[in-house]
Amino acid sequence: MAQGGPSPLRREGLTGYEMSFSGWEPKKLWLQRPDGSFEECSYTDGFASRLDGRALVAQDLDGDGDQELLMLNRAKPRLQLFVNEGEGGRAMELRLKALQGDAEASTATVRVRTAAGTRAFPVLLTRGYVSAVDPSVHVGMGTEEQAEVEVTWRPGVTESFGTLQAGRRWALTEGGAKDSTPFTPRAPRVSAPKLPLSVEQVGGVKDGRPTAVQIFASWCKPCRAEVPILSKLAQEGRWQVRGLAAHAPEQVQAEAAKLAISYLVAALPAEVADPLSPGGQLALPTVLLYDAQGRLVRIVRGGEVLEAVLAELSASGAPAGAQGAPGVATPGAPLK
Ligand SMILES: [Ca+2]
Repeated sequence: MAQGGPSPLRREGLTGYEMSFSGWEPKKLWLQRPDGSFEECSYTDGFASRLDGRALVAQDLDGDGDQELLMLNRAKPRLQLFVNEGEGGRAMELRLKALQGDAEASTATVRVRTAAGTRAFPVLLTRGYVSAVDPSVHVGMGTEEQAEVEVTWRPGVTESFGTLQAGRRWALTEGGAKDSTPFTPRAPRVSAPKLPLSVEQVGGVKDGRPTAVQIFASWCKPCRAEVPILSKLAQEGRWQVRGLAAHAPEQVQAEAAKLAISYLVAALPAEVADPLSPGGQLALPTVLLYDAQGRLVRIVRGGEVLEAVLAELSASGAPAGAQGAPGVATPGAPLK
C-alpha cells in the first residue's frame, strides 16, 4: 500500500470504488535519464493523483514527434491529457505493414540499434484495460540522429531496413519498402508553471555549496522525519539547508518550532508552490536539491528516499548537475 496515503481500511462508511486499494495509490511516472537510469517525476507533472485509473495510453496525438499521455479515470475527471512541454530529445515513429497475416503486424518486434545499444519494441494494439492505440512504434532517440532498424515480422522472418533518420514518421512494409514524412513542427504551447530551477528562486544564495530546500508543513509526518536528516546536513556545513513552510508568513516560525527545525525557514512563495502542486494540491514532503552552481538537480520525496539520495550524491563526490542533463523533470516533460 502506498506509504503516507489514507488507508482504505480506515475509511468507514464508504462503498464502491472509494474502497479500491489500487485507486488510493498515486500514479507513478519515471523520466529516463541520459545514463539509462530513471528518476521519478510523477509529482511534478501533475501525474501523482490518487484518482482510480482505468487506462493510460501514450500517443503522439498532434504529430509533432513527442507522445502525449491520455489517462481514463473511474470518476471525474474522467479523461486527462498530459502534454509534453519539455525540450525533449529526438524520436522516430515506425508504422509497420505486414504482407502475411495481420496487416498491422501485431506479432512484430522492432529492434533499434544506436551507439547507445539495441532496444526492442513490440508492436502493441492496446495498452492496458479499456484502451486501444494506434499500432505505431515510438522510439525515443535522445541525441541520436539515426538508427539501424530491423523488424522481426513473425518468428523466423527478420528483415533489415538499414539506417533510418530520427525526426520522421516511417512506414515500413514487409519486403523492404520504406517511406517517411517529417514530424509536424511543434505548435507554441501555453506554458505550465515552471519549477524553481535556480537556488535564488527559493531564497538561497550561491556560495559554492550545494543546497537542500525542504518544503514542509507542521502536520506533515514524513516532513517531520526529514528534519533530523537535514539538521545533520546543516550542521556538517557542506550544504546550505533551508525550509519553506506551507503556512502563513506570520505562522512560519511557530510551525517550524513544532518540528524542531533549526535551519533557516521562510514562507513558501506561491510561484514555488504552484509547479509542485499538481491538481492544485501541494505535494508533500518535497525536498529540492541544488548543486554548488545553484542549479536544481533533484527533487526528492519521502524521508527514506532523501537519505538514499544524499548518500548517493555524497558517494559520487558531487551533488550532480555537473554531468550534463539535470535529473529533474520539467512539468509535462516526462517522456524523452
Ligand atoms: Ca506530440
